[in-house]
Amino acid sequence: MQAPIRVAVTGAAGNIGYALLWRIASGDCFGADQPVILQLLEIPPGMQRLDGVIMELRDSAFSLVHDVMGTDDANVAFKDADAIFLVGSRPRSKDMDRADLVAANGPIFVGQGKAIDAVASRDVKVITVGNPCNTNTLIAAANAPGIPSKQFTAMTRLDQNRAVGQMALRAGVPAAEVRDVFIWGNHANTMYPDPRFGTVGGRSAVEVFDQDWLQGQFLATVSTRGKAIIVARGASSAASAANAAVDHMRDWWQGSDGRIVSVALPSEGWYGVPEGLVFSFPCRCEGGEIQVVDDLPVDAFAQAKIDENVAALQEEREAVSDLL
Ligand code: NAX
Repeated sequence: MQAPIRVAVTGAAGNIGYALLWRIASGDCFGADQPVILQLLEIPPGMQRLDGVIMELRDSAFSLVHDVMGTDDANVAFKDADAIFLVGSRPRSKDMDRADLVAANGPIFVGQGKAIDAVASRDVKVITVGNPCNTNTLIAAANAPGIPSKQFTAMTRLDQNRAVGQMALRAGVPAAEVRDVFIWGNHANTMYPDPRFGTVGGRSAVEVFDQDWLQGQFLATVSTRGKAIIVARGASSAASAANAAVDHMRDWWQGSDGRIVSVALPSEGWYGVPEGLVFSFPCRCEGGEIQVVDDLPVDAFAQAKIDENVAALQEEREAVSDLL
């Protein structure tokens, strides 16, 4: 057994938290021989629910969980954290548009970025799930100047998994047969699931599927899946979101085994995306590092999608410029 690592989760009493904590505790994320200390953050109205979650975690008697604590103070939750899941934020209500959501949640990530800067491990790996996750990551990273910005990432893995799921369903193969499909851009309905380098059972995805489906129904299904889940379930994606967060952090921590995976991270100018924008790119993970695959050819369709996402994210960045 290794020494325990400290894992912080915000919004820990929420829907995603409820699914995520059990996956982390069972070793799915950091490995079956990696003990964890769980440091859970909620806001005061969520503290009673968090007490219940902690009771249930204790009742699960996980051998890998060496300790679990709950707090409403980010400086306590992030203390010496090696990995942080920023899940907590205000969900979008019916009357809110994206700009309202950016305005409502941006300030949370100012405070949490500052707390990470003040108390987390200098090697901390941060994933933002709370929406708008790309721009929230931008805000958190800007408020943590003592931590390299490449250690701040946003989750587009759920979008990738949705794309993989749709391809597997259409081809009639297990999801494990589909690989190297990834997401460009923003976790919003502008995002682009790029099939061009994907394979299905070893065959190129663009040969397996026709172009009309890939650029039509496939794209529409993946990019509007969040809404479809809400309509069907009466609640937003929770278990699949938690699963994607585990996939994202597991690959970052343990490696993606040569697979291309989607990670949104601050651009260093790759593919012409303006520096600093938190943008989903094709990546590989190895040795605890994320490497952007920066040499894939881009066709006219993909370029138009990249441009659309750059424009949307620049607009969001503009809207929160006072928080950066
Ligand atoms: P819930 O409303 O069930 O839970 C959120 C929890 O966060 C609540 O318990 C709340 O008290 C807490 N919270 C709010 N502000 C906080 C703060 N400042 N510090 C700590 N905790 C705080 O939402 P849930 O379904 O768990 O979703 C959480 C977030 O994930 C939402 O922003 C949602 O939009 C986002 N999602 C992101 C996805 C992605 O692919 N990136 C997909 C799923 C999900 O929609």
